[in-house]
Amino acid sequence: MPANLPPEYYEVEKTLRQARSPEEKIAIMEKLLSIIPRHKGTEKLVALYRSKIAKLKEEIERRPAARKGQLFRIEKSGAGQVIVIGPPNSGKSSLIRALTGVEVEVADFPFTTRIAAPYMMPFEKIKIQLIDTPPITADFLESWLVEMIKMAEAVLLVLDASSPESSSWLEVILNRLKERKVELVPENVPIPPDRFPFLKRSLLVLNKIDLREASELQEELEILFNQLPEKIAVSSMSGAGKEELRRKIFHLLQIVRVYSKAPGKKPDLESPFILKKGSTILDLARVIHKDFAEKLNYARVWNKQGTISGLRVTRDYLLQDEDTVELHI
Ligand SMILES: Nc1nc2c(ncn2[C@@H]2O[C@H](COP(=O)(O)OP(=O)(O)O)[C@@H](O)[C@H]2O)c(=O)[nH]1
Ligand SMILES: [Mg+2]
Repeated sequence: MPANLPPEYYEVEKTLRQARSPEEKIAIMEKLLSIIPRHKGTEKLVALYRSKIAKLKEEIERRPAARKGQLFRIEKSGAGQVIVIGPPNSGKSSLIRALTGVEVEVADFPFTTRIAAPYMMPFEKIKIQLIDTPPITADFLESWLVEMIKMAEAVLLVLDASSPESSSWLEVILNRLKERKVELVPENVPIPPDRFPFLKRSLLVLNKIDLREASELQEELEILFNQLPEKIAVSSMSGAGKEELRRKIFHLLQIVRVYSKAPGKKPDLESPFILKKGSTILDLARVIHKDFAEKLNYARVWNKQGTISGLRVTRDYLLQDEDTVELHI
């Protein structure tokens, strides 16, 4: 076992022992690959997981067609992957179209969206991946969709605010997910690494507020459920609430954007580095180049508010969203 693996690695690695389905194992191994720092000492471990994942994928391929599922995973892209789920016709596809500007198949009848499909949502200088999915119903939640929810960084659960059935839909969906050990939690809940596939930071999106009937759902949910994820009312038709939703999706990902700057030069404000909230100067150095991390001497930091300007800091300095950093080796 190579040295220098972060504690998170061992936490996640433990969950591998309980994983049964090849899909679940793949999800955990991909998580491990995202944690393992890349250097000479970890090359073998990385190769080992890659070959295991390849074998599991072959195993899935060899299954009878009916069990294979249409599309089990979607390659992550951008600053984070957010999966959009909900009952039939709540406006999942319309919402994604409103947020991304990309044509998405929308129709008046249920089950228009049969497979999952990725779209990119621009947010300021970054892009966030949104995944459109088929509806979840009382007797219809495919395994591959559960696996995909487990893989995503966050969940948007879209409900039709104008429909009197929406609160029972919510109950159905939360129960179906719970049966598969998945729980939707609010944005600020800390998620231990070993619970990562099962606890999902979520937002409840109450869509179609342009319709006259859409007024009581918010209060109804408050009475019927306790401890729901945060709710936001929007209309994918009129665009109401769209900008607020975009910002909330960004916050849901719990990431920070960090601009890098060479000494004596202007910062690169066009393409920030994306790091998990809680990351330090050293984490940033690792992402930029492994040599940087080893040779790093100190850094200078400027913050967005202008209250910190060129402050000299050490490698364990906690990065804030939209900090600008100059690394010195
Ligand atoms: N009035 C109104 N209708 C909407 C809104 N969003 C979606 N719809 C309609 O609801 C129906 C279902 O939308 P769709 O996006 O296909 O739902 P999905 O099955 O959840 O993907 C379509 O007829 C949409 O035009 C909205 O914000 N307001
Ligand atoms: Mg759809």
